[in-house]
Amino acid sequence: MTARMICALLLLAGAARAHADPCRVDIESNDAMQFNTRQIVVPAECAEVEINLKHTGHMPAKVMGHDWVLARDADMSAIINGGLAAGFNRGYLPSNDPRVIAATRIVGGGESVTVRFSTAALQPAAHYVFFCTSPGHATVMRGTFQIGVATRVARNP
Ligand SMILES: [Cu+2]
Repeated sequence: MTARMICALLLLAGAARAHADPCRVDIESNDAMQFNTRQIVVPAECAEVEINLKHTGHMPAKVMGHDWVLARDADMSAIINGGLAAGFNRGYLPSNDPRVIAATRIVGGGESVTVRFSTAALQPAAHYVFFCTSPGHATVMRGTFQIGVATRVARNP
């Protein structure tokens, strides 16, 4: 068995494990200011959701740092503006802002971060978005977050 085959098998095993628990979501970000998905859907049965954000790039957090923030659609702009005022050292997030449902710290290239949150307060009919609060990033780095069934499929090109 070649090293490449072993590598492929390990990747398959990793993918199978990742998909085994639908309440755990892996999302990647990169040096090109992108998330690798624009839509996250978790089953309504998930009492808790775990988001694993990986930065697959190489650039440092101060230059191309990313976080993953969940909020209601209507609260996104205010949170981003609050984050801008807070600055890098506060993770580009307004402190103790109840509009932030879940958030990771900012990660740079090669780093990963995990956040877990309860879905108890989420409502199936409400519109939730995830986004990155690094300055200017959310124009591209954003997507929809949904509890329950997907109504439409959206992917990055
Ligand atoms: Cu970002």
